[in-house]
Order: sequence, then C-alpha cells, then structure tokens
Amino acid sequence: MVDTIYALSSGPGPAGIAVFRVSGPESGAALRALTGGRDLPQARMAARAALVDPEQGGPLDDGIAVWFPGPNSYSGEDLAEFHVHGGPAVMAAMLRVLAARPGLRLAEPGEFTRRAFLAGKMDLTEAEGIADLIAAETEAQRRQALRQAEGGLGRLYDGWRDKLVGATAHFEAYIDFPDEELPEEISQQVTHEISWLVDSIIQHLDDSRRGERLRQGLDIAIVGPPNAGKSSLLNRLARRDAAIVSERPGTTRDVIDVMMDLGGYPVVLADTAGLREAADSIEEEGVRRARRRAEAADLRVLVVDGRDVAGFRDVADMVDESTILVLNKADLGAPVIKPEGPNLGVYAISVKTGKGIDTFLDGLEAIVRDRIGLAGQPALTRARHREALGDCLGALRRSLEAALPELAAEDLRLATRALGRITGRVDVEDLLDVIFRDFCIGK
Ligand SMILES: Nc1nc2c(ncn2[C@@H]2O[C@H](COP(=O)(O)OP(=O)(O)OP(=O)(O)O)[C@@H](O)[C@H]2O)c(=O)[nH]1
Ligand SMILES: [Mg+2]
Repeated sequence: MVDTIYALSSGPGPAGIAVFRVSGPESGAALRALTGGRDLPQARMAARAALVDPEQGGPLDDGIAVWFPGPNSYSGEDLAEFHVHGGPAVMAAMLRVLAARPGLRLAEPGEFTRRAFLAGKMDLTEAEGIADLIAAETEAQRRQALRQAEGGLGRLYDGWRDKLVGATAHFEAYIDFPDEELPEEISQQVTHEISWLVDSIIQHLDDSRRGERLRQGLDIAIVGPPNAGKSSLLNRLARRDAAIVSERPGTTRDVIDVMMDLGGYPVVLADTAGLREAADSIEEEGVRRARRRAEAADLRVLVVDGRDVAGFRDVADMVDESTILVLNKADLGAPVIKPEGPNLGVYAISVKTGKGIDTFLDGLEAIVRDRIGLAGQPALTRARHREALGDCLGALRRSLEAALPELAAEDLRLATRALGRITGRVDVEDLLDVIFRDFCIGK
C-alpha cells in the first residue's frame, strides 16, 4: 500500500497562513480525525474547520480545510489541505499531530509532484517547470518556467515523438511483411520526415543554451586593468557596497559575484582583480582567477580608464564579439580610446557622476535579452534535455544511413526512446531521484 505523506507546503513562517498538505489513501481519515470526526467537507470547497488534536482532544487551531478526492487533486491521490495560522507553535502542533497519525509519514522533497507524475497528471518537463517556477527570481525566469509547467516544452517533444512513431510504423509494416517491397514513395516520405526532424532538433539544440542560461542567470565578468573602476561599477549596478573600492591599484583580489535582476533577466555579475603583472603571490592568484572567470563568462564588460591608452593596450586583445567596452572616468576628460575589431558596444561612462550609466544599462539589457530572452519556441532548460536530444539525433542520423530497414527501424526505436525519456513516457525510474531531489519539501 502506498504511504500517505504530509508536509508543510508553505514557507517556514511566521506568516499569516501556513498550508499543510496530506496526500495518499489515509488523507481522508486524517482530515476527519483533525476536524473532530465530522464528515468530509464538500470536494474542492474551502470549509472552515475547528481543528483538534485527535490524540489529546484539545483544540489545535481555527482554520480551513479543503478536500480534494483523487484523481482530481494535485497529486492525483486523495489529498487534504489544512490552512492554519502560520505561527511556529501552531505549525509544530500540526506536524506533531500529523506525525502521530498511523500510516502517515513526512514527504520527501518533491514527493507530491513525483506522485502527480506517476499518476499521469503531468510529464517530467512540466514537473521540472514547476520546480523552476518555485525557484524563479525574475520575470523572464517566471515566464519560461510557467510556459514549461503548462506543457509547452513537453508538447514540442511529444509532437516530434508522435511523428517518429508514425515513421517507425511504416518500417515495421515492411519488416512484418518482408515479401512486400516497401513502396518507393513511402520510403521517401519517411526519409523526408526524419530529415525534417533532424533539422528541427539541430535548430532546437543550436540555441546557445538560452533556456539553461535563463534558468541559472547569464554570467557577466567585469574585467580590466587595475584602478579602472570595475568595483565601483559593480557597486553602482548592485546598488550596494559589495566590493571594496580604493584609489590603490590592485585592491580586488577575489572574484565577487552579485546576482542581479536586469530588466527581468537574471544575471550574475562578477567583479575581478585588475589585470597586470602581479606584485605578490596573492595578487597573482587573483589575476589568474580573473582571467579564468573572464574566459568562462557568457559576456565580458571590459572596463578601462577612457584616457589610459597605455593601460588599454595591455588588454586590447580581450575585445571580441562577447565584450562590451566601458570607457570609465569620463568626468576627468573625454575618452580617447578606440577599439579595433568586432565588439558588443562601446560606452563612455562616469561611475562617479553617473553619466552614461543608463545608456550602458539599456545596451547591456538589450544584449542580455537577445541572449536569453524567450523565443517563439520553448527552449530546453536542462542538460538532461540536451543529452537526450543528442542521443535522439545520433540515432536518427544512423537510421538514415542504415543498410537494412530492420536496422533503420531499430535506430528509430532508440530515437523515440530518447525523446520519451525527456517527457518521461518511457521507463525513467533511474531519473526520478535526480529530478525530484531539486524540489523543496511540500511540493
Ligand atoms: N574620477 C573618477 N574616479 C573614479 C570613477 N570610477 C572609479 N573611480 C575611482 O577610481 C579608483 C579605483 O576604483 P575601483 O573601483 O577600486 O577600481 P578597480 O578597477 O576595481 O580597481 P582594482 O580592484 O584595483 O583592479 C577609486 O578611487 C574610485 O573612486 C569615475 O568614474 N571617475
Ligand atoms: Mg576592484
């Protein structure tokens, strides 16, 4: 028999209201016991409830109970919700009472959603979308997560999978009746469909990881010569004194990360040590870290003193298609530096007076939107999706080259399986622990 699980599904409080959920075969009995043996409330209607401690008899709280009989519940099972006052003692009492009920145990992270998946209420991409929605910190993350939670990504993959299943059926028909020649036009049509699918998957994969980056935040490294005003710029953008600023060159040593919401898009800004021949071994390590971070970043903001031609010469080779050049200290005089070759834009600013900062931010935001903004088609959001699509693509290509229809059919089956693993239509038992581990308890 399936366990009945319970958890505090709202935050740890204190709060106006705390929501507890109970899911599984014993939830109806638990609901009845906590409401003093009354009948179950009308399904899916909030009912005021004088909650009691069934063991000791005393009152627990004056709250609300909602009864969701399966399968019309979040988990697909019988599910009860208790809305109580969100005080620490009320919550502790609720947890004690629920723990004491026979057959109930505390839910594991993501277990309600895992049960929803197992009950066929949602596919794996939708479950992942819900985890992302709970974790979303910016508008764009929220929109992407909601789109995925509502099945946008799953529908795309299922659509591809249906096409594949159709194509495979043609081959299998031929294998079942080997005496029949596979009509030329059918084999051509199947080849055509598979080629179309190959192109679609390649296009989908070739998205510069925008969906994954939107989930995690675009990585932007602030780099440049010492004393250029990198830390000053970081502090200005972060609106707090995250990094130490001083007139002494070589102030910053460690990489300092600040998470920022840039017009709805999540970015991780990293301030780094000024690049120069280091004066000591600590600074040397700082410079090493700065270079490493600059290389790994999605974008670089190269900050230089706009009049420091010699300083710029040392870092000029860092300017490329992923680099924005910021000519700082414009308050001290017009910048004279001009970059050669392609770049993402040049901005003259003064962190000190604020001049040019808004224009720079607008430019940066446009670049970030271009990199991770929502596209027409839902983007894949996890390495897991990318891996499975890679497997699918490999199998599809093999099927196009296969010498015998039997071999082509086998490759098509493998490709279908790879797609099915993303949405969880085929056996994915081995994946579930990994996927639901990222959830919070109570979801
Ligand atoms: N006049 C002027 N001074 C600035 C401006 N921006 C920063 N500074 C000054 O330049 C000096 C260096 O600033 P930081 O932000 O510490 O420079 P940094 O690039 O982080 O330097 P390191 O950490 O040593 O690599 C400080 O004295 C700042 O006050 C600006 O726009 N105009
Ligand atoms: Mg600094």
